[in-house]
Amino acid sequence: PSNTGRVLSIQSHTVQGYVGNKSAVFPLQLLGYDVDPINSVQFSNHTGYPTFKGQVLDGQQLWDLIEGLEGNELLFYTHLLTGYIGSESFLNTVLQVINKLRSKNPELIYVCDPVMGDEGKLYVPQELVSVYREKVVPVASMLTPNQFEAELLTGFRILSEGHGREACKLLHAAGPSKVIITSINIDGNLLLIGSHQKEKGEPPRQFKILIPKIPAYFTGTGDLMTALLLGWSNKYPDNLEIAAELAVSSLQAVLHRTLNDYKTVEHDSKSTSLEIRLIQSQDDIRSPQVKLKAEIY
Ligand code: ATP
Ligand code: PLP
Ligand code: PXL
Repeated sequence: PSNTGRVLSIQSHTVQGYVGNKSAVFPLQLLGYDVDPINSVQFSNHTGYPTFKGQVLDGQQLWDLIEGLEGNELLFYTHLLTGYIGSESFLNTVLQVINKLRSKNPELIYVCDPVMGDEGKLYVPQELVSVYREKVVPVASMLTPNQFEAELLTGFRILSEGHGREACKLLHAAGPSKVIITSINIDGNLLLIGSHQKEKGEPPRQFKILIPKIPAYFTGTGDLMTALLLGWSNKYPDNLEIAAELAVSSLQAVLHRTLNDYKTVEHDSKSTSLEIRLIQSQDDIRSPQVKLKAEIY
């Protein structure tokens, strides 16, 4: 781990707006990473709008791109980043990609946001759940589920902070040494729980960050969060709580700017999904001011 890296980021592309790669690539570049995006889909806009159109990459097309890179010996990456994946065949090809990248660089860090759903609702096909649980989690280095996703992956209901910490331990036992449950809803606020198991079998170092909930609905924040966590945790490989504080602080700055900008143009922020003000927030991404502190358990 070091200050720089080469990241292969396999995520959605939208022409307009900021989700998937559109929300992950720019921040990672600002943090000094070379980022090679593979666009798993190209849609006009994110799927939260009334309509969308576009194209979906299939597993074979993903593999073609990997073979193209390999043909020129361009497959050396320090990190693989994946987010929303819409089909079982594509997810299985991603598993092949991990194997291939690790054959070129055994130290490759795989950062996986196991996007499956939120608030009890699944937005990927049901078959993906067992593939994530049985095949993807075991090969992930860092995992960033939300509360619902952590429940799906462990089969363990998370009804309290303590349950969140237990879920992290179950996930460590399955594979990843770094786990961040990005949001647990606890009486109107959001709780982030981080957990770093430095040695297999040892108890992890765990912490929480309490995040005041902003009364608005944003899209692409999960993707931005995972990108920031990759970026900062690579700079602070032994200090996940500092990485999480920095990532959370940038994200909150982005969200507050987004809300303020929309208020001035008379939007109903409670009913429409807001496009995050990513580009306007570049200073907050490069040098976040830590306002929300981690509390170590
Ligand atoms: P996934 O991509 O795995 O589905 P997720 O559902 O946790 O992730 P979000 O719910 O978008 O993704 O949350 C990611 C982060 O964004 C949270 O950790 C929190 O810091 C921030 N966040 C999102 N919405 C809000 C909000 N309304 N108020 C404050 N913070 C928010
Ligand atoms: N809704 C749909 C239909 C999605 O495909 C996604 C993709 O991740 C989301 C919501 C989640 O957005 P977020 O990452 O901001 O939680
Ligand atoms: O993670 C958000 C996301 C990613 N990709 C696509 C989306 C969304 C959210 O709506 O539509 C295509």
